[in-house]
Amino acid sequence: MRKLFFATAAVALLLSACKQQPAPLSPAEALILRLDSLQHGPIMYGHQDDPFYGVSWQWEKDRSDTYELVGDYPAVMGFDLGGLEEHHCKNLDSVPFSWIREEAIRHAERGGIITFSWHPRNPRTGGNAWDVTDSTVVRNILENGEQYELFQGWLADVAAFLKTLTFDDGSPVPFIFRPWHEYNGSWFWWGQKLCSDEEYIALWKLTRDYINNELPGSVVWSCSPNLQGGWTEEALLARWPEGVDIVGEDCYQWGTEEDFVRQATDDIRFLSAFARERGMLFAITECGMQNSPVADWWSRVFLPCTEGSNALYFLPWRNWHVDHFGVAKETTTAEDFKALAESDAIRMLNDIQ
Ligand code: BMA
Repeated sequence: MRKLFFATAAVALLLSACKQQPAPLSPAEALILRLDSLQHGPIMYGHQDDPFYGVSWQWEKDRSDTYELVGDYPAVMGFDLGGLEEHHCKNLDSVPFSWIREEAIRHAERGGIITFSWHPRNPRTGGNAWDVTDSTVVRNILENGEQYELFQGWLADVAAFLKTLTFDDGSPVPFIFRPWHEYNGSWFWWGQKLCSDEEYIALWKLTRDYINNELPGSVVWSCSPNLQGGWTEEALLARWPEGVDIVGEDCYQWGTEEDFVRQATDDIRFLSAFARERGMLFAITECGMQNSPVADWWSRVFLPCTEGSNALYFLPWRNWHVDHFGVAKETTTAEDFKALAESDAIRMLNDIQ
């Protein structure tokens, strides 16, 4: 995919040189090129919902746990679109969409990278993204399904919001979109046991075609399985959608450190090679250890698992009360993380501007 992109870009450049006219790259192509060059340097720090709340504060403007700890913003900021599909003013984590828009644009203007996930409600049962009581949901939102029209409306709502992400001059803000994540688990209605491989791939195609059609040239696509261990090419390819730019890995430690390190090292090695061989990029799209009880978790446990992977970024999840996964001055991992941010081991916003 990426090979084709570079070949096309090279031809476009050649033609433009002949005509003395630069061939403009789309915002998404320009972002992919930027990411492609960034992948060779130290891994970037990303954080979900960084500007909205922290471990000990909520809904205050101009605050950031990251900034307050290390004096810089994350290079990558993640936001979630769950709730847009039902016209809610706030997302599933109570963040107003107007604020998400504001902070996403602000971060892009600072030279940061933005990524959106989506935890949509269950379009068949009316439950949330974790409602796995019906295993016909995906089938029913594909063409000819009972919820097809409803789901088309949901995609229209998401596209309408994403279209409002523009710079002052009206040009679109490019972003990474990462829907249908952790599909190899069965905790979301689009998960492994909830739909067939063909249905999952069709869901991706439906989503990508719709959004790309509405926002041509703005979207960089990321698909991220959950920590698994023992991937084989056959298993991964069975459910792998087309048109992915960034292979992701959602990588939390829930069990023992030993199990985590074994599985994470295995997955990261496997998925990054899978990405490289197919001209895609690779990132740790979610990660962390809840409540960070291990002071040197980032430097001793997590980062060594990413060595040699060319991972673009690692993005700990939100600092919501005790459910935090990222870093803050109040957490056990604060000093460890601060030392990393001050070293060349990871990159913050200033390091990529
Ligand atoms: C999960 C948890 C939930 C949250 C969801 C979307 O991992 O943090 O509380 O609603 O992500 O951000």
